[in-house]
Amino acid sequence: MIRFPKDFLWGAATAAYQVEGDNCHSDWWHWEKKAGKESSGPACRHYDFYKMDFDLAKGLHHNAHRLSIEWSRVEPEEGQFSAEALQHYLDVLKALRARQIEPVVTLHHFTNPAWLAAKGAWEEGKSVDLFLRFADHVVRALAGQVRYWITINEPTIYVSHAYLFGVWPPQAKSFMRARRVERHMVAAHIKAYRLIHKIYGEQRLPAPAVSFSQHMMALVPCDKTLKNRFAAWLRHKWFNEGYLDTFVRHKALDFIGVNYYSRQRVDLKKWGLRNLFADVCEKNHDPVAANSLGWDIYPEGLTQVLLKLKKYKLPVMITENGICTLEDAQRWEFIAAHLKAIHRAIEQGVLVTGYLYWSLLDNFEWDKGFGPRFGLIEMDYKTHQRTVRESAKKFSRVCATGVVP
Ligand code: IFM
Repeated sequence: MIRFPKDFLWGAATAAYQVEGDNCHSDWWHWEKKAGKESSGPACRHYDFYKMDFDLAKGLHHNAHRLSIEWSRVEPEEGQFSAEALQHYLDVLKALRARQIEPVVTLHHFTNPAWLAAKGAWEEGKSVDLFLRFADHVVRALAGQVRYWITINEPTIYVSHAYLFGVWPPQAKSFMRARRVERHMVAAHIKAYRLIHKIYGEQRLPAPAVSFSQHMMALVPCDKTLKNRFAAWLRHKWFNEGYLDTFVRHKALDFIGVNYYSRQRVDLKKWGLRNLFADVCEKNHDPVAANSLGWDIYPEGLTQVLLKLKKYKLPVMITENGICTLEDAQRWEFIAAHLKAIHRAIEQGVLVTGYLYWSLLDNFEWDKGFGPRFGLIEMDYKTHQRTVRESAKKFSRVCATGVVP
C-alpha cells in the first residue's frame, strides 16, 4: 500500500479546443478542414456542459482540474476582446470553486486565433506582445479564482509538430522557423510569468504559482554503445530540459509542470543534427505494452525523469499523464503503475504536489481525431452522453484516500 501526502492535488486535465466544441475562430478549425482531417466540430460540447462534467469530477473525488482558455474565443478578432467569453471562463472557474476543485489554468494549449495564424503565428516577432496582451486581459479577469497558472503547454511538442515534422499547422519543416517560434515562446513565458505576478501584486492577491507544462519522455539508449548513450543524454538535455534550464535561469518558474506519457529508445543511425534529435530504435528488442497510438508504456521512466528534476529544487506537478486505450482495465493498470512510479520519486526526495490524469473526457486528439480514447469518462460523440469508466471509479478511491492499493 502506498500513501500520498495529505494536501496532494488529484484530478484530471483537459484543453479548450479538445473538449469545448465549435471553436470556429481558431487556426486549427480552419486547418483541419483545409488539410482534410477529422473535424473537431462540437467535440464534447464541454462549453455548454461544463457544470455536468465538473459534477462528475466532484463525484469522482477530484480536488483539482486543469483546463485551458481558448485565445480565439477571448480575442476572436485582433484587439477585440469578448466580455462574454471572459465571463464564461469566470463562470467556469466559479463552478470549480463551488465544488471545492482547485483550477489549474493554461493560457496557450496548441491553438492560436486564426487572425494570428494569418500573420505568421509565433514566427511573427509581435506574437510575444500579442500573447501578453491576451494574458493581461485573462489574468486580470480571472486572478481572483486562480492560484495555478500554466503559461504554455508543451512548447517542444508544439514547435516540433508544427515547424519540424510538418504534421500540425502551419505544416512547416524548417529548423530556422522552428528556432524563431521557440525564441518567441521562451520570451512569452518569461514575460507572462512576470506579468502574472505583477497583476497579483496589484490586486493584492496571495502570490500565484506559475509554470509551463513540459512534455517529458524517458529517453533510453537502446544499447550500451557510447554513441547511443551520448545521443540519449543530448536528447534529454534538449527535449526535456532545454526550456526548463532557460526558465530557471530567468527565475521564471514557481513549480515544474510535467506531462509524461512514454519512452523513446534512442538508436543513432549516423552523426547528424536531425539524427541526434530524432533517430529511434526500430528493432523489437525489449518490447513493452503500448497504448492504442503505439506509444510504449514505461512507468519506470516517470521515476527516472522526476529524479532528474531534483536539481532544480522546485515543486513538481504532474499536469498530464494518461493512456488512450479501448481496454479500460489497461487504463487503471497504467494509472496505478504511474502513481507508484511517482511515489518512488517522492520517497527519493522529489516534491511532487499533484497528479492530473489526461484526460477527464475522451476528446479530440488533434491530427488523430476522435479515435484515441484517453478519458476517465467515455464520450458518445453522437449523443454527448457521458459514461464514467471503471478505471475512473478505481482512481476516485485514490483521490478520496490518497492511497494506491
Ligand atoms: O492530447 C494531448 C494534449 O493536448 C497534450 N499532451 C498530450 C496529450 C495526448 O497526446
